[in-house]
Amino acid sequence: MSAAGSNLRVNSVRLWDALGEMALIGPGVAGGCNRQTLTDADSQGRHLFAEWCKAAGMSMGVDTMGNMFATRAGTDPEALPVYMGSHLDTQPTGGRYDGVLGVLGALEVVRSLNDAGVQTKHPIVVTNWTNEEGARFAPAMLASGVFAGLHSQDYAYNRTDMEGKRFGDELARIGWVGTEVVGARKMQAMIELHIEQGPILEAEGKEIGVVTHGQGLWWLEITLTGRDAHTGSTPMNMRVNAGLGMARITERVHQIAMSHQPAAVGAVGQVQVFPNSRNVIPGKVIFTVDIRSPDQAKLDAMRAEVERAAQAVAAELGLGCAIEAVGHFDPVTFDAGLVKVVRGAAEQLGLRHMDIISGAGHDACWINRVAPTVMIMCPCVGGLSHNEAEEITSAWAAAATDVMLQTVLQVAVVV
Ligand code: HGY
Ligand code: MN
Ligand code: MN
Repeated sequence: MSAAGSNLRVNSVRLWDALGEMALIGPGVAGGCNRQTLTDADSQGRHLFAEWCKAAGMSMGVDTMGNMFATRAGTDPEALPVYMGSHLDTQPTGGRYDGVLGVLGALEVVRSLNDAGVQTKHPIVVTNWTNEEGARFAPAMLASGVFAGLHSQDYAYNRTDMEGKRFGDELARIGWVGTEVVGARKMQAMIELHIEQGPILEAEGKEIGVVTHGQGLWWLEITLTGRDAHTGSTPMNMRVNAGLGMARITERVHQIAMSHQPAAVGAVGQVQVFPNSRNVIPGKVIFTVDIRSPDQAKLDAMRAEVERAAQAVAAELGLGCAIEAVGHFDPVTFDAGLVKVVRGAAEQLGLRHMDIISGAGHDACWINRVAPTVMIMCPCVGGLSHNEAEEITSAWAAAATDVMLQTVLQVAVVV
């Protein structure tokens, strides 16, 4: 084998089969997945992942947030491990690859190293971060956020889903409260492989995204309070319509994002209307605004403009208005040294690549606070994600995993 295993490649069929098998757990209704965090399906997926890791000769550690760490020993047990990983939880109408490619691609790297009998100085750890999506329990990247010290574990344990169930109770219910102290682990590096979840790589004809930055995000939960009333007999000038307020603010969010183009996005994704009855004017609406930009000034300006717009609409309509920030991270700059290694690996493999800013948030965005971190992306068909029709090709998955393999061989040091 030439120096540092440079001609080593992953087994693309085994990787694709693993992705297909995991997708059968918590299936959606249209070919994708609904394996939401801390559900029985999440637990089932965790057990399958743990089984595969054991079969690959790895030892498993779990922390008190349910983060899973499967270790492949290195020749120097004192050397800080090189981590790879992402998340196995999905959106309610999620795809098969968001997060999952990063976890199972990392497992495939280990399986390929095992096949080739390659030893590394640093241990290698494959990670499954709990509740990356934030769909059931806001905010997103909750467990990696606790690991990186952004949230306390108490805060995380007390987050509730739409049915009022607590994160801590649900984690205990599925039997995945580990014993490790969250954040105690120290890392040589963290590498996250992820599908792009946007259209750029495919449109540019690239196979690899070398992720230099991640855009920042605010999730603002807005509660508007009006008055339930009859949709038929209540005169228009006597209505205190929280649903109308939400509609106007939703439009303003879109206008604000458009006014900050390029590199700014905004939408309302989650809405709870009360009492949600066909012939009752909504007396209360709770909805979440998701605004993002790689530019700190734009991100902060959009937040201020959204809050001002919400208050103005509420005043116009005589509504009560409460705004709570339920998710946030500043724009992220990944480790320049690791970015160079990833770019070099793509070049060495002869893969078409480009630097890219991640539009989506990822666990890597938080881990970047506590360890040198980088991301590798592959295209997805039509840029579609957070949709059951999310698609990638086996070739894209294998190529990006090969880049991760070569990156790990360099950072973990082949012996
Ligand atoms: O919201 C995000 O960007 C990620 O998919 N959780
Ligand atoms: Mn993801
Ligand atoms: Mn996602």
